Amino acid sequence: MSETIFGKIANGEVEADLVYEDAEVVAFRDLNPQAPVHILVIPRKPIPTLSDAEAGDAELLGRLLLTAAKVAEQEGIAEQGYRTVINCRAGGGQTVYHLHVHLLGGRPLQWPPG
Ligand code: DGP
Repeated sequence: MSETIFGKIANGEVEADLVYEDAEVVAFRDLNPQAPVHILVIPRKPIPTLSDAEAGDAELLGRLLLTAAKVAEQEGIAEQGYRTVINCRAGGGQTVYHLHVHLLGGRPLQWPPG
């Protein structure tokens, strides 16, 4: 499987504005933000899409969401509220094939999204 730009961010080959990292997970600001706060939370493990995650990834998937919640606190948007999104494959709008959770906030968010 070829490495994506997010794999390169996770291993430090490509620079990003990191807001959190640990042994399993990295979070960094989106290059093309859709809200005042727009952060991507990724596993270091290169899982291409949510549909490629397996039963053994259950804890890692939980860590992605808990990290998004922690970063929302860190960014000061937890109290007002925020949105997490996982785009899956072309029909879901996914463009980078390394699983990522979008964390969006800092403005009122419409529902349903486009
Ligand atoms: P998605 O469409 O769900 O695959 O979202 C991919 C997001 O990744 C998109 O909002 C733009 C962002 N992005 C793409 N390339 C880079 C990059 O090199 N650095 C950063 N920080 N974000 C990127």
